[in-house]
Amino acid sequence: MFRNNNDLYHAFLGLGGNIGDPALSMASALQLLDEHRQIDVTAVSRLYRTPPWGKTDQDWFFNSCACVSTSLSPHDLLAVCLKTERRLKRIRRERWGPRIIDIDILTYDTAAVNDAQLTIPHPHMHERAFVLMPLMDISTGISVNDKGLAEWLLLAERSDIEIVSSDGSWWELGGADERRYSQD
Ligand code: A4P
Ligand code: MG
Repeated sequence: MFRNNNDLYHAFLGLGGNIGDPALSMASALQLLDEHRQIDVTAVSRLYRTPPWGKTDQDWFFNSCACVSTSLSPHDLLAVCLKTERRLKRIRRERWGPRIIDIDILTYDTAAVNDAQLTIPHPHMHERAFVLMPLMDISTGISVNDKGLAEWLLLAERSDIEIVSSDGSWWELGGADERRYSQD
């Protein structure tokens, strides 16, 4: 499926962070991804402020989702996402713990991948309102485990989630000032 370098695939990414200036880190991450010659950022959700999920004794997160078109394979796209996290000085400490930036591959067209490095669709995406809400800004057609995003959202805990940008232009250079969304 991924042999022809000219074929374009569509992947949805989930971005988040809760240390420093997460909105600025996510904007920088999206700009770095868009500068890659085999990646185009084609849509970005609004920006959300969300209570921590999983490990709850940490600061609130900022979250967003983006769609990219890419000729990279899923594993090569993951490698670029991990390199982008490193360029933004992310340090890995604990699972689900505080982070400057996290970039997850949520879906990659209709591909299913499950190996030691990569699981697609992302195994927790359908349980997390902080993924489902931004994802629904840019795609309504995705279904996971035979249910649509809206159906999963009805089952997810979504109270308290705040929308903090009016549209998806917050990440663009010269667009809205990302620092307005800073936690400080
Ligand atoms: N990996 C496997 N599948 C994927 C995938 N689909 N996308 C592997 C990206 N990476 C994938 O990731 C560890 C390894 O997972 C990667 O090297 C890759 O090979 P990580 O980012 O270092 O680990 P992590 O993020 O601490 O763990 P995990 O399980 O990925 O956590 P999540 O699922 O990213 O959750 N609450 C709110 N409100 N907002 C958040 O954004 N995020 C988390 C982290 C917890 N609570 C949150 C939020
Ligand atoms: Mg992760």
